[in-house]
Amino acid sequence: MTMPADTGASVTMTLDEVRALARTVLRRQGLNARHAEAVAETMVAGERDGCASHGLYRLLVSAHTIASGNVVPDAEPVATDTAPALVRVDAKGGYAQLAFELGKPLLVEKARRCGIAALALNNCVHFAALWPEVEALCDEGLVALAFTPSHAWVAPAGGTRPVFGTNPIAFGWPRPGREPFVFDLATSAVARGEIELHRRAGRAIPEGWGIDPEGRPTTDAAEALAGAMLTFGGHKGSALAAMVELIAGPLIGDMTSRESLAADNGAKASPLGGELLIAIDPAGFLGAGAEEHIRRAEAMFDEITSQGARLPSQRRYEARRRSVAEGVRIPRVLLDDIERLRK
Ligand code: NDP
Ligand code: PYC
Repeated sequence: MTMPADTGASVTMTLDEVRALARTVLRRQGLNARHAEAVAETMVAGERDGCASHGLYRLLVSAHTIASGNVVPDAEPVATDTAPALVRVDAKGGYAQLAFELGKPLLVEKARRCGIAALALNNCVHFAALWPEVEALCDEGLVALAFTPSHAWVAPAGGTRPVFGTNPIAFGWPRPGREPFVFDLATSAVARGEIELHRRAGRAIPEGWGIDPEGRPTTDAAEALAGAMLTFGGHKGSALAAMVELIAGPLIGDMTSRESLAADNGAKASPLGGELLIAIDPAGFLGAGAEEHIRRAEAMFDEITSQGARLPSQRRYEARRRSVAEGVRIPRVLLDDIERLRK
C-alpha cells in the first residue's frame, strides 16, 4: 500500500487506512494472517481511541519483538476446559490477541452458567491495552476485570530497583444503552510506552514518573527508561502492582515481570507471560432483579458527571466518535519510521 501524502507534522488517516497499514506491516514482519488481523485490530483501537502509546507506535515494537525471535508468529493457541468456571488458553508463545479471541466465548459461557468465571491466558506475548478485552466482555452484559504483568521496569515504593512490571488493571461495567464504564490503568505512574513517546519526541517527563540508574529523581525520559519507573500513588500502586504479579503470574502458573525480563535476556522484546481475566454475570447474584440493580449504578455515574468530573473512558469514547467521523492524525515521524521498517 502507499503511504498517505505528507501534509506536515502529522497525516490524517481513516481507520481503514490505519488497519490496512498495520496488517500489511505485521504480515511483512512475519505474523501469519490471523495474528496480523487480531494484532492490527488492537492498534486500530488504540489510534481510534486516542491512545497513541498503544496504537501504530507498537509496529516499531512488534518489528523488534518478531525479529528477535521472541514471539511465535504462527502460534496456534489451545484452550483447556479446566473446571466449571475456569478456562485456560495456552497462547504457545504467540501474541495474546488470538488467545483471547479463542478463550472469550468459553469465558462468557462459563460466566453465564456459574455467575463468575476466569480465563487464564498463558505463555503469551503482551504489548496491548487491556480495555478492548474488558469492553468486549461488557458488550456481553458482563462485569469484567483484567490483569497482566510485564517486564520488571518499576521500583517498589521506597525502593530503587525494578521489581514490578507496569502491570495494568482494567475494569468494565456494562451500562444499559450506553458505552460501558471502563478504566484501564497501569499501576506505574504512567505506561512505559508513554515515556518512550516522550523520549522519541525529545520531551522531558514530569517528576514522579521515574528515577535514574543511581536512584535519583529524573525528568529525562531516557534516564528513567534506563533506571526505574515509579508506581502511581506510592505504596498503594506498589501493593496493586504486587497483586497483579501474583494473580496473573504464579496463581496461573505463569511468569512474574522479573522472570519475563530474565527470559528476554537483553533482547528488549515485548513481555512474555500470562493474563488473568475475570467475568461476572450480574444475573448470578441478582437473578431477574439484575437489570434493576444495574440501573441503580447510573445514579452514581450521574452524580460524578453532574459535578463536572469525568468518567474514565469518557475521553476515549469522545476520541472514538471523532476518529470515526474525521479519521486520526498520525505523526509524520512515526509513519517515516514505519516506512523505514519496510526497507
Ligand atoms: P492513563 O493514566 O492515561 O489512564 C488510566 C485510566 O484513567 C483510563 O481509564 C483513563 O480514561 C482514566 N482517566 C484519566 N484521566 C482521568 C480523569 N481526569 N478523570 C477520570 N478518569 C481519568 O493510562 P495509563 O498510562 O495508566 O495506561 C495506558 C494504557 O497502557 C492502558 O490501556 C494499559 O492497559 C496499557 N498498558 C499495558 C501494559 C501491558 O503490559 N500490556 C502495561 C502497562 C500499560 P481515558 O482513557 O478516557 O483517559
Ligand atoms: O506501556 O508499559 C507499557 C506496556 C508494557 C507492555 C505493553 N505496554
